[in-house]
Amino acid sequence: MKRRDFLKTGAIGITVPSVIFGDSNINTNKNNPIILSTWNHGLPANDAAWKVLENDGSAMDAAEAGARVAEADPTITSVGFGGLPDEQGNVTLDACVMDSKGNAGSVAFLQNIKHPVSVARKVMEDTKHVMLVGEGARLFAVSQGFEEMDLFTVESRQAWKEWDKNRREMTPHETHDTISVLVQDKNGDLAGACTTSGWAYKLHGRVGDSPIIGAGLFVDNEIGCAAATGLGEEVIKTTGSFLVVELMRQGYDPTVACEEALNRVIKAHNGKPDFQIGYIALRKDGEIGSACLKWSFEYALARGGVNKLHKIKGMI
Ligand code: SD4
Repeated sequence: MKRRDFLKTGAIGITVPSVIFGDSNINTNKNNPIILSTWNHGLPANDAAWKVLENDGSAMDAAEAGARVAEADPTITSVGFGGLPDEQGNVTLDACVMDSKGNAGSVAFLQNIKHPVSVARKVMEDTKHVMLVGEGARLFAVSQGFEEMDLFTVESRQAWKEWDKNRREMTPHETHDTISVLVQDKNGDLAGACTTSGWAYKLHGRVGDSPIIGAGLFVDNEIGCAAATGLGEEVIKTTGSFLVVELMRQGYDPTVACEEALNRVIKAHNGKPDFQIGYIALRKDGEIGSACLKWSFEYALARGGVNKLHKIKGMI
């Protein structure tokens, strides 16, 4: 029986699980790697991650490699090099990683370093801490051999200068495309990475959900993993990715878990949120899911040698 069949619609029309799963009730998908990433730049990210898995890399190695592709791409204006700056013209980056053992690393408000996701991994593996921010994160990166560089491209500097003439308020929906990469390797182990330049023209010092463990990303190797894109403030307030994973623990199908997490946001905004949030979820048994609040959302799924973009419609 499919897990979806365990779900039933309750008296008030809310989908609820009729069975609460214990941690051990979710089978592990083995020898069938899966890579699930946000937006269309997830496709090249998945390709890079897939190569790592083919060379016996771990889920964490693959997730990091995938995220690095978007960070290095100067045409992606929402991640890494070429990412749009804050209102003062500083490119400030947020990223985090989480591995199958529950280890986590994160950097926020990091400047002049092209690969925040790799710095986040260094924080996870080589320090006693989970999160480094700002100048401390930059100094740590430099001490670990990361090169400093100007993260502006000609185009992103020009875009900021144009914006600076009128300073119109933007939402992440207008300049979206945080990349989150969720991976299950052939052993069935899970890991994830999330990296962004955040909300374009944000206040100097603003940090979104992407480096916050449990908000932008959460991995529980016994249950599954989830990641977010969209308006970080609202993801943080609902501890979104943690919530999606916990709902999967309770027996919710991955897509229904994403929808239920978004229902909290819809309710908090009287049914009419005017911003975007998208979630992707990968359960331990290999089932995947996704949902978004509004408009549409794309995710890239690589499985069984096929890497394909999927488009979904918003809930409202
Ligand atoms: C943030 N969640 O900084 C990021 C932005 C984003 O698609 O995902 N945009 O709030």
